[in-house]
Amino acid sequence: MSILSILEFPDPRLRTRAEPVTRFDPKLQQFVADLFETMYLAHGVGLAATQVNVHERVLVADMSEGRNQPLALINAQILEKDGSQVYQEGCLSFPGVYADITRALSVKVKAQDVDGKQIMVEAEGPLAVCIQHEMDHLEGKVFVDYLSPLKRSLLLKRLDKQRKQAASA
Ligand code: GNR
Ligand code: NI
Repeated sequence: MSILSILEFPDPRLRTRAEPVTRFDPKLQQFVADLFETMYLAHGVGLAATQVNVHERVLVADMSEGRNQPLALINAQILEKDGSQVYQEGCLSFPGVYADITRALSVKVKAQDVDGKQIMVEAEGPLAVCIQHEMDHLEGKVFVDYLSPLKRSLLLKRLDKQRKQAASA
């Protein structure tokens, strides 16, 4: 297993659109294991391949308290969305900053597991937020794209400040 390095905003590679996975081979299994290891080490609840500079449609998530309910979705597609919710989101590519984002309350997702088997996932609440956030990364989209220009510029200033503090600590 290996820890992968996470791209940080404004790295232009975060804007890449991921391609579908076509091979469900040991290399993919290894990559998914590395994504989980990287996500858990960073204390994240989700991670998209895009964030580690791999532009294939792979995402992992674990919203459980015990950090023991890993979910890996390959080639995920949202079939249905319902309702709306506001949730305070963070992102490992924007360390230390958070913003309230409005998204669908529930999603029905068709995907494949790491062996290529078709799966359906119905998620609501925080897990639905996480899946939508990760699927955005695979499209080259990040959570701050939903903010008004004013809110975005305030958040990016806070990000800058966080980085300066982290650098001098
Ligand atoms: O660790 C993460 N926490 C989080 C909190 C609220 C909403 C979404 C997330 S996902 C984020 C990890 C990450 O950046 N995934 O892309
Ligand atoms: Ni993110």
